[in-house]
Amino acid sequence: HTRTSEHSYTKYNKWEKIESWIKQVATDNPDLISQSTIGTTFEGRNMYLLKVGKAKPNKPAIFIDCGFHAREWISPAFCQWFVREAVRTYGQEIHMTRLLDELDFYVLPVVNIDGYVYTWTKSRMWRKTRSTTTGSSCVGVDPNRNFNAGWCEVGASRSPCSDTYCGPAAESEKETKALADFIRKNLSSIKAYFTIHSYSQMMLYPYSYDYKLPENYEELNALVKGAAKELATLHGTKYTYGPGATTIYPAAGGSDDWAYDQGIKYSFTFELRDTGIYGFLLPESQIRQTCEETMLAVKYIANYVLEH
Ligand code: ING
Ligand code: ZN
Repeated sequence: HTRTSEHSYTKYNKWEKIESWIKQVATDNPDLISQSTIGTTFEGRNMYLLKVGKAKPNKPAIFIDCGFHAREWISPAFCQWFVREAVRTYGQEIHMTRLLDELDFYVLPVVNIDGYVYTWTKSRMWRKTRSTTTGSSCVGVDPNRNFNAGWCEVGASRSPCSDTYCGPAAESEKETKALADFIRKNLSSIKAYFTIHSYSQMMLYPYSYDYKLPENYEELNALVKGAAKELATLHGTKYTYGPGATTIYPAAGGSDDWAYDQGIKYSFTFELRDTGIYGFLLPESQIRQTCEETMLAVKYIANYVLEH
């Protein structure tokens, strides 16, 4: 048996632990959380989604996903932290209370579950999914090159052996297809999209597949500037920000660009700590500070979205 109170939010948790936590946190907080399954992975695991918010008709929503890339362990840790903070501070802290009264957060704790399991059992630095293709002995597709946004045009590879393999087609992966289907089905309510990666300490917005700028570029830039400033108030952590193509690198097929082109005008990729000292191997001793400061940025943007 696993109880929410015993779940460790300051350790990295293997998938089995995250899975039992998802069920428990939903069972323990029926007034704030409902659990669903949006699909299954290549290896047959359930892709769980948590809807976090006080029930009320016609609420706007914010979608947050974690664990696109298997080795970026701080990312699923953040989604767990976010849900815990939501239930812990609802009714206690005015800003979270208002957010959950007025909005629903859809939290997808791990997108690429098969890859995540593989990093725990076989190869810590694995990035991609674990799907197989006929005609190649190489495994996996980069889920963040697999969306239909300039698909495979830049910063992606057609070779199944590459770490940035875009796949045989957009949404070829069961995981990206399930995510895209859910967002398409809920487009009228979803006002903002966050996808949590690591590392680099960046807040990115569209576009990454092209050097063009989004129509609300100035608004997005001011918004992430404010969020980065807010984040830094806690521990002084410096984040850079800007359009993906010029801030990190040009890369097509990313979920934030795709979500933006679906009409979600507040769409972000967060690259959490650090800037490369530990990289993907961020020590557990930094989970708490990383998640706490990231909460400030997410709440800052959520509050803005609520008011606009
Ligand atoms: N970075 C992202 C990646 O998928 C990115 C950067 C963001 C690319 C948005 C495309 C679109 O390469 C990491 N660390 O995965
Ligand atoms: Zn990533």
